[in-house]
Amino acid sequence: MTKLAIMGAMQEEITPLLEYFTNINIVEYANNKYYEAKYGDLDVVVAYSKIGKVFSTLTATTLIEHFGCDTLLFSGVAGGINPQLKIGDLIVANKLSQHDLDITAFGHPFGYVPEGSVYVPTNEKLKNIALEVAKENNIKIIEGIIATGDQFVADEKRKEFISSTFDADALEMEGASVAVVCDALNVPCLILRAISDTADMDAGFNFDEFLETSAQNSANFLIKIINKLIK
Ligand code: OS5
Repeated sequence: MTKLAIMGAMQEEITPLLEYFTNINIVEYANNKYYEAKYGDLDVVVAYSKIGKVFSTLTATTLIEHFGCDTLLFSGVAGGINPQLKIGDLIVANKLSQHDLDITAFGHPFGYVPEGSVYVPTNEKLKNIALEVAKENNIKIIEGIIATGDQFVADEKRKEFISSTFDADALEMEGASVAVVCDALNVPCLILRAISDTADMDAGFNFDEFLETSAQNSANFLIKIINKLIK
């Protein structure tokens, strides 16, 4: 690893991370801010993409192709589906899918387009490091499937559809697009999220209440992963 990309979708998801870095230099590029910084000897570039699959695709691609990052870690919050996931808990994705991708009219399954696949994997080594870090620090984490779509889910029926169609443990709005970029460009990628709500009728209210603390949980854990990566 020569240069590490660290991404969130919202400012609130990267603010707690920026506290850990030094020598911050802000570069404006493609309508976004990129924070070039140091973590000890390691070069990092931190950015929040703005919400959704399109902006997160742009940012992940820019971090890799423009800034030359060769590993990408995403930190942020998610809506929980798996009932074991309580607000504040961590999930690391083993694979992700796009729950709003629908050409079923042509006989294809939800989330599938020709020459693509329903699920995109993340990097197994990075995921295993996350699981090891959790074990060593006695922190609860679940490894599972994350479903991504351009929709803030605050509805039991939609949540149930996503759960049963993709066997998803959590949902959010950026992970699968970031994973698609990293998979295509051969860049190891980790998607880490802490639960801010459970994608039900209270989701908007819970999200507002827990965004900051859950984003902080995810950021603190991500730093532990980085410490292990550079050891
Ligand atoms: O990035 C979006 C996806 N994130 C994960 C997530 C999620 N995704 C889908 N469904 C759920 N139930 C989820 N729970 C967690 C979180 C984020 C959700 S969209 C939040 C939009 C909040 C907002 N809108 N306007 N502002 C905040 C104020 C504002 C104004 C100016 C500039 C910036 C913010």
